[in-house]
Amino acid sequence: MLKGRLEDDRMLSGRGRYVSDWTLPRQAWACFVRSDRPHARIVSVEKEQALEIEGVIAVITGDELVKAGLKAIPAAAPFKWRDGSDQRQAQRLSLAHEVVRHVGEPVALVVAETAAQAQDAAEALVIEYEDLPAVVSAEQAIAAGAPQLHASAPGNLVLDFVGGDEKATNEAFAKAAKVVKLTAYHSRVIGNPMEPRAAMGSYDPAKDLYFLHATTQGVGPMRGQLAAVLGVPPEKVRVVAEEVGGGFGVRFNAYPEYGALLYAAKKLGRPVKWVGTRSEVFLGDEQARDIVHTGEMALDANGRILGMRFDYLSNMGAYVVFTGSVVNTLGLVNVNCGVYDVQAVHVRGRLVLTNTVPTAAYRGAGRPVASYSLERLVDEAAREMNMDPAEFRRRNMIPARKMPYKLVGGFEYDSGDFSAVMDKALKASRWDSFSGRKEEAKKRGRLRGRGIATYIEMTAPGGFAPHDQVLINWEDDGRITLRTASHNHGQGHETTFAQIVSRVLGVPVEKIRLRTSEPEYNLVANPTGGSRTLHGLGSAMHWASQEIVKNGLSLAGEHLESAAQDIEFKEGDYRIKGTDRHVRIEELAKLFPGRLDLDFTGRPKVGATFPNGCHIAEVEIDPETGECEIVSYVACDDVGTIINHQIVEGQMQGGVTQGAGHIFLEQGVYDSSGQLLTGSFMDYAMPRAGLVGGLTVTDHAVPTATNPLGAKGVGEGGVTGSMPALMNAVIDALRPAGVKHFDMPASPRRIWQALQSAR
Ligand code: MCN
Repeated sequence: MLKGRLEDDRMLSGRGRYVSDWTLPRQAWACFVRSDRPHARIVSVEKEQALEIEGVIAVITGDELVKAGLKAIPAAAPFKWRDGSDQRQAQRLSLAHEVVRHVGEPVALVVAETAAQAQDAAEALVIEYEDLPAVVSAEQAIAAGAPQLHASAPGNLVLDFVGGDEKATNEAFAKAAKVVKLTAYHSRVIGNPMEPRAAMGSYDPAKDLYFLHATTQGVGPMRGQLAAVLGVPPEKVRVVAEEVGGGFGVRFNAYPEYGALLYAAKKLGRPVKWVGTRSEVFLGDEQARDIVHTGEMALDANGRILGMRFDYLSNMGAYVVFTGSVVNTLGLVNVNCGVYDVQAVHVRGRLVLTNTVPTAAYRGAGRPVASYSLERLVDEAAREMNMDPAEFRRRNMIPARKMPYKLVGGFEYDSGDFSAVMDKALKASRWDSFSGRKEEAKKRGRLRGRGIATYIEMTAPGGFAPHDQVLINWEDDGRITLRTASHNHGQGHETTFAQIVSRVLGVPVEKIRLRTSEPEYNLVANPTGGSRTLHGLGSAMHWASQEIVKNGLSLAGEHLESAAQDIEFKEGDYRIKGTDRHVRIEELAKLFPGRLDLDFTGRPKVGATFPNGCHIAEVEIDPETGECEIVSYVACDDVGTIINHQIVEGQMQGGVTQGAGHIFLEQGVYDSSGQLLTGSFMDYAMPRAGLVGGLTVTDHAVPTATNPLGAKGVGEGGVTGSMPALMNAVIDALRPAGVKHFDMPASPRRIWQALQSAR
């Protein structure tokens, strides 16, 4: 039986190869000079002093890159304006040109023989700016007279889109017995993968190929984005990533530094390496969320939801980046009715520019925002209707018999049994005996609250590559090497993909290894993201293995001197039916070298999946200090067929803890001038493993037929379910003390202040 994960030994014994571990012959070192202004015109850059420092090789500015023809980083938008016109541009260049728009924006690249020399020279660079007025909140940015960031986006608005059915929704509200409304703020988070961002650009003049080693989540899309920046065909770019120390959504897009490093490498004829600092993560990595939403729900007299409206105002930061567009449109509307049977839903979203770091995907990519908006509103509605929140949810849920269920606006849930999932969660959380625990806590002077949330997500089918390419090769020692270009940032792919192949080929898991960072193979791949890798790439692995088994039938026939149709395959063994004459698949691979290898590209893409769940949290607040403890947490999820229970449980734990971090601790804060106040771990609190007490992870699998594994994604569900469940619990605890509205983060200071104001 498999214990732990195949990759753990390597990772835990320091043998992982992170981006900063890579070295190339003759590599030079880079340091980026970043803007210390939120909004300013670049008047001049004086390089002389910097160039005089020992070891300095070059100082490159945005002017030079524009003259050399480098283009903006692409940021396609999936949605149109409500009048049908295209999203407006707010282009991000590899180094700022003429204007800087946020603190931390790269302005110049200094290259030197050592990292220390590059840093000394960066500090010696003299940049003269002319300050411009800045704006940091989305509400202020769309107000009349606000400072303007890009001439291409008047009023700082890049997109004003709608989704759903406006007419049906208006009709539903017109006949409502009750309307419930809630406005809430989703605070800004700053993703902090373990390895700070690092990259190394190099160029091979003989082959005219650019190489980038980078902390990225997906070599496929990165390659296309960099090719667009450099103005070359994608075949001319190779991206390499092995261990990256986490991705969490913020390592998806091509960052400005990458184009600049590749340009420098070609110009200087040397690899150029940059290893960022934690401060640069805070100032330079994409941030996320920072959204104000208003939700409204129309109810009939029996607590049935007739219709819902959602209005989102998203702070996109200074530039629109690719995933920023996607998460603030599709991510917010894809599953607009949640698990509820409502056919009148209308969503409006506005994407607004401000002088802050650009916002983009962060674990959940819009879905945690959508589920938080919906589930906070559902709780308010249950309260207004004087109903048990679980009963209110049950009354409105899509019943399993209605599957497949078509949503207003297009998508279709293929499978799910939402009330069964909730029942299991209710039982595990001891829902019915909560009042006793609340009373007991009261005797100890504590406020106990309980929060429930259901969620459903759409995990990406994978739209970046036409297919997931898989190479399967048999090695001389009987082992199998799987090659793909979708890589692992901690999700455990080495283990689960080996399991999928092992199940079909009957070869032990330990004999199968996964390779994902060999640019010479130049494979077609989707990124690791959208919780799609198992059902997307995993399905390709499954199909490829089946094809190998099929190819082996005639070889086994040849070897056993029998017709292929008389041979059966079971658990790694080809056998002439009804006889004891057989040959193992490993042996066959040796007998016919190369004939059981496969370059698999053939199958169509799999469909999206709709993982869903019900999460229930109990918290206790100390009213004297405002401290809030998560005392129990139950997650019951339907992620379809599970390949590896331990990994799925780990993904859930990680996701729930990440959601709890956002609800209780994390908040990216800018002052009104545009300076980031939370620029280090001294002022930005990250969650730790012990934050979520009493965590129980359980599942209720309803396999999907949209892929051959029956699996649904799991990578983001923990965040999507936990945020509303935890905040509903906090508010449930605070309400008896008179607090009616509360926004994240639920830090001790903010809770204490809310209690004081309510007194
Ligand atoms: N799995 C399974 N059975 C299922 C579903 C998944 O055994 N029914 C396993 C998979 O084989 C895989 C893992 O669970 O090992 C996650 O699979 P999946 O849901 O397909 O998600 P991805 O592999 O596509 O990972 C992306 C997802 C996202 S979008 C973010 S963000 C995130 C996450 O994964 N970032 C992570 N989890 C992370 N975990 C770590 N450690 N680090 C990150 O950066």
